[in-house]
Amino acid sequence: MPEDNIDHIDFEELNASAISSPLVKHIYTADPSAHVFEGKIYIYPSHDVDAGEAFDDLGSHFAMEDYHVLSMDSPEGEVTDHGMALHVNDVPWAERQMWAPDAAHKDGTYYLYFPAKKADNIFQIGVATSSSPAGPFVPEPEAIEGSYSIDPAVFQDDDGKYYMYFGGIWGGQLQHYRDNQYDTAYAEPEAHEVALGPRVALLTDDMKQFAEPVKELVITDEDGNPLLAGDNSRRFFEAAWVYKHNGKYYFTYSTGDTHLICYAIGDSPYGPFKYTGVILEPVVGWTSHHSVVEFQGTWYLFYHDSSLSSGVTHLRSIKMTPLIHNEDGTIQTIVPYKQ
Ligand code: FUB
Repeated sequence: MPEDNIDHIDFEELNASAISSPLVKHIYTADPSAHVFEGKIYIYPSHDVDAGEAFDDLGSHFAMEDYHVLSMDSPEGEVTDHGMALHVNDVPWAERQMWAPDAAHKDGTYYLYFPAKKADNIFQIGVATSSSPAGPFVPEPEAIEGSYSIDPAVFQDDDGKYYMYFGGIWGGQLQHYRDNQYDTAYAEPEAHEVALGPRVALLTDDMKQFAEPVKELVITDEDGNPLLAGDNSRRFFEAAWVYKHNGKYYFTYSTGDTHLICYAIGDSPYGPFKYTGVILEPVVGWTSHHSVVEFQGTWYLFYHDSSLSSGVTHLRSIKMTPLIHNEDGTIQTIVPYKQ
């Protein structure tokens, strides 16, 4: 339900039909990365603000400056806002646009991963640490070497290895990279060419660097052929999130301009991943971004929409709803508003 038809939306009616409510209303939040830490649900969202930036296709109006960490004792419980966990002014290498973050835990330390633009207008990904899942987080002085683009999502495999998935096209700048080299001469592939893939890298033992050159992932169709760039309702756009279910790796992501959250399944953290279906149909607002987490035996989708702000695309609110895997490993598609 993107913003081109916003004039026709009755937000009162729509909010009444929404299958879930904003988790918090005192601030705008988006891009929720949820984890179970210390027996609670911790959520690492973007903190949306209206900074007065003009709208453009590069997402300059998403001018976020800091992060707040939220937590809940249970899915029905109250949500606690732990306050500001990290501000862009405290990150030496970052200038602006603190976009979708994620977090990880290893050996008593919590790691907050976040993208931001540097003074040269190029996105990189940084890391900050804390002894508490709620922060505050202390940033490393430099961005992660070899990182680029946006939307880091860190997945811990059963063997104790941690992988960072990342990337996003258009405002996320992924179209300007080939073989990990940046050049504005590089652009989105033509419709008949293979789509750009999300990126992955194993993290070093100290969780602060990439332990290997960044690899490009492949999402295939049912016949094993890579999805094409013109396949807008299935190809990767942004918002990577990986989890494991019954021994399979689920690579989940947003299709951007077709506003879907989709999933693709593979047998390795490096893919290839076979496109399997839609997790979440379009929400109010241009962007869609999510995470999937299991808490006490039930799976949940965390997502966002712009219904609380009556459709302002950069003023979003995070929500959660149960997610159901079928016996065959497919996921039941979630329709965010009742018909
Ligand atoms: O929140 C800013 C950007 O919007 C995120 O990085 C994207 O995934 C989209 O949700």
